[in-house]
Amino acid sequence: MNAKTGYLPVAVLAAALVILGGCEKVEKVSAEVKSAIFPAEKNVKQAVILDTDICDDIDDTWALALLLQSHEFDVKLITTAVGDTTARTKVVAKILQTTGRTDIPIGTGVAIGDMKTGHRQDGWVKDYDLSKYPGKIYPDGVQAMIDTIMSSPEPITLIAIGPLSNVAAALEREPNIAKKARFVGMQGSIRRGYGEKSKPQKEYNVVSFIKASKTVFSADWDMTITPLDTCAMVLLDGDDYKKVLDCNSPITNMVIENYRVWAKSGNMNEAQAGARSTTLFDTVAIYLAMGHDLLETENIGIRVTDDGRTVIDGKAKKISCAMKWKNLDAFEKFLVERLTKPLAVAEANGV
Ligand SMILES: [Ca+2]
Repeated sequence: MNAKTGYLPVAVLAAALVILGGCEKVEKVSAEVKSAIFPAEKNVKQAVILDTDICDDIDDTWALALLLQSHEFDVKLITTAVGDTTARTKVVAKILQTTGRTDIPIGTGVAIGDMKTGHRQDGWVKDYDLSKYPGKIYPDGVQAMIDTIMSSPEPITLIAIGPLSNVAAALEREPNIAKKARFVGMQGSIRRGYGEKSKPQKEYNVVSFIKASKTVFSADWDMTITPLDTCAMVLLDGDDYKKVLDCNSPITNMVIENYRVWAKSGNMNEAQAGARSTTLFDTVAIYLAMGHDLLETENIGIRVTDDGRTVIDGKAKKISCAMKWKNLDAFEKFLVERLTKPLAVAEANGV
């Protein structure tokens, strides 16, 4: 690692791998849990695009870390969504540079919504010069999303973990992407909402841009979502959280540093970042892109209403919805194991 910049130059990635490794004290998930997660593990990587509103809630940063640490994926593109998307691209760029993954292109999405407030991870990139980023950045992220999907020889999995302004814009510009991609997302609230035992609520990603949500939810593609019914239950605390906190790897340090900056800028009690995570909604969408054995899914007709709710409607397009956990504890153990394992740069760079 470069002592001045904190980044991993490509030339030393192999050496860095040996030095950095993972966290020796971390218990690996049991073989039983692992087989439940990956009953049909394949050697072929799945081509994916991540569309993220990173820098809003902190869970996108955890989800991106899980994505980067998952050997099941060949990440073709990361696009930034909502608000000042260039500012969000800056955070993604520093994350990729810090973790040795500048091979992944970034696309800056549609700047839409609240442009004035900045974002809560600005502090993490205040000294970072985006113009010196060594990887590829597409200024038109929507077009990059379309081109990546349409030129791919294999179907692409589009994972969306934010409001759907970019995805809807891509569908409107090139409707044929629905034939070449499947959609996996963290959206909606079907039988429960944000709190335990709560009723369905207007979920942020859907209600933020209702027209865009309607476009995406009615497009002619295979669609899988984790609504609040399942994703709102994920949180790391106790020993699970401590393993991430104490790991001291480029991935975990990146996550915790961003968490601390985000907490401070939101006037949260910074001490929380020493004890537990926030709700990690978006990590479930990353898992759903690779499997669903830890969850109960239902094929349900879902309609987005004019006021931004996601209601069951037998006449609406059927969507695979993750409605209940079979084993939430196993998922949280899996998340910790992935985050604390050695950096995934070796596979990514063919070392
Ligand atoms: Ca998000």
